[in-house]
Amino acid sequence: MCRTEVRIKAMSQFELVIGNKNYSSWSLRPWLVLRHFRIPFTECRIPLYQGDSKAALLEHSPSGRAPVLHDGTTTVWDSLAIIEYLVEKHAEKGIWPVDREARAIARAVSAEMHSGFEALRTHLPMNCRARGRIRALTEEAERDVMRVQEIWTSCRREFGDRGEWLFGDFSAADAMFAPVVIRFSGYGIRCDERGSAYVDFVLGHPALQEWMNHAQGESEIVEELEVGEERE
Ligand SMILES: N[C@@H](CCC(=O)N[C@@H](CS)C(=O)NCC(=O)O)C(=O)O
Repeated sequence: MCRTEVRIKAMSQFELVIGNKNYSSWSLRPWLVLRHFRIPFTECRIPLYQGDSKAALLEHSPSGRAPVLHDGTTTVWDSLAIIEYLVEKHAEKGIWPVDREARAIARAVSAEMHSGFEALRTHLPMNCRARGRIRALTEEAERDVMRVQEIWTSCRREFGDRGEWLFGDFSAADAMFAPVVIRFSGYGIRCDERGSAYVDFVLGHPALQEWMNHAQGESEIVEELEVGEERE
């Protein structure tokens, strides 16, 4: 069951099941791909970490987690699998970079994000409403932060000539790192010049702003995910 259903276009083929926009970083990734590439979809929001959340999610996917994509009788769960499914269904959109080498690196950094950065993800939970908070980093989180910046800098330097995104044009890799941008901004994580420019650019993206605005309007508060001190 969806708590909130938003029909982005009347004739949508896809239904994307997402968690709270404020907290669900994995949901944001395929959502951003769909919105950026203007692929019509219906959105089904299930607030997470409440008494009946798990049961509601299990109605959609055996993983019991968000996000989940429904396409007719096909159900795809897991953010990266959903993005790959969209890549196949919409080959004309160029969701991965067109150049083979750029595409390989985009896939590598996206897989690295998807399977790693545990310290960063747990220590700095995505919280779109958190603005101007301070969070001292653990050694492991600091290492993750440095590695993210290394990825951003090298992708921008090697492949970013055509535009402001990691591989010039927007690609799935930018969607995979968008929740990290929100974390860096919310918890005041300092970046080098290239990194800061990338953060500002991503935050200004209309689709990301749309997600952030919806998150502001959500009423659920998950105490365990509210971390960091308010800056004076
Ligand atoms: N590897 C999965 C992770 C999905 C995931 O952990 N989703 C979180 C929300 S961001 C979730 O559903 N949490 C609720 C729960 O575990 O009960 C993906 O990439 O989609």
